[in-house]
Amino acid sequence: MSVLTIALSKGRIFDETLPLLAAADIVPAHDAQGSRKLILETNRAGVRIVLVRATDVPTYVQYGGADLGIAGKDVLSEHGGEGLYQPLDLGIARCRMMVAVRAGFDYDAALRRGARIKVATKYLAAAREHFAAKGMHVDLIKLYGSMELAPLVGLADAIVDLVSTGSTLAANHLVAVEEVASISARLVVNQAALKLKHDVLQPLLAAIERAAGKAAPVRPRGRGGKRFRS
Ligand code: PRT
Ligand code: MG
Repeated sequence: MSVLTIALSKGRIFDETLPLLAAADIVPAHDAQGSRKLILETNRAGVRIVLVRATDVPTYVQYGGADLGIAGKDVLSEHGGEGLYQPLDLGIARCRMMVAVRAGFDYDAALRRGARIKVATKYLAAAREHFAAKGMHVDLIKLYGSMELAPLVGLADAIVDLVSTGSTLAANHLVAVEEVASISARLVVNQAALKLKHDVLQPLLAAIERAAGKAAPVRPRGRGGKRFRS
């Protein structure tokens, strides 16, 4: 029997994915959050979960280290989507990717002047595309976290980061000025696995889709699957 491997990251995606997996009759055999194990067996002999960094999920799935995985659209758009089939928007781990500036920085005036602003972000691809579409000249500075600090110490004029409640921005005297993208977690499948493990994958994807539909009835649904632009 072939084994099906699902890549997940600990944290918010894991928590919101568990009910979807349970609906597909997949339950981890032990508590993931408290454990240091990287491979979790499940109630199903042929199904296991591997725990990886959120940003590594698409890479595991692309190269077949996992057959499928769940990752935020933020992570997928930086990865590019090569080798991935993306059949489902799960509507979970929702947030917005925003441009934010220090309170008091006049972003609109900078735009009108055509000023060249410095933007710090972990999301280079999304930011590049966003500012190019607006015809803005920006210098992008790559950071790996704590983007909120950059405008406070003069490293950048603006940041592109994820916002959900807004309390992180507020705590650092930053304000969101523009939406870059609306973010939710997507299920991605290795393109070869989709063909070779179709018999096991199909019922699993169908059950997850049904459960996700119940969890998020208002989300927009595309027909069929689509590949990411690379
Ligand atoms: O933590 P680690 O470095 O391992 O990786 P990660 O931060 O990518 O993982 P994790 O678990 O924190 O996030 C996984 C996914 O959750 C992301 O890829 C997003 O798709 C999604 N998600 C949803 C979020 C948020 N909401 C979110 N608010 N990811 C991060 N945040 C951060 C944001 O970057 C900012 O620092 O939370 C802070 C803002 O939150 P508010 O509520 O203060 O606005
Ligand atoms: Mg995090």
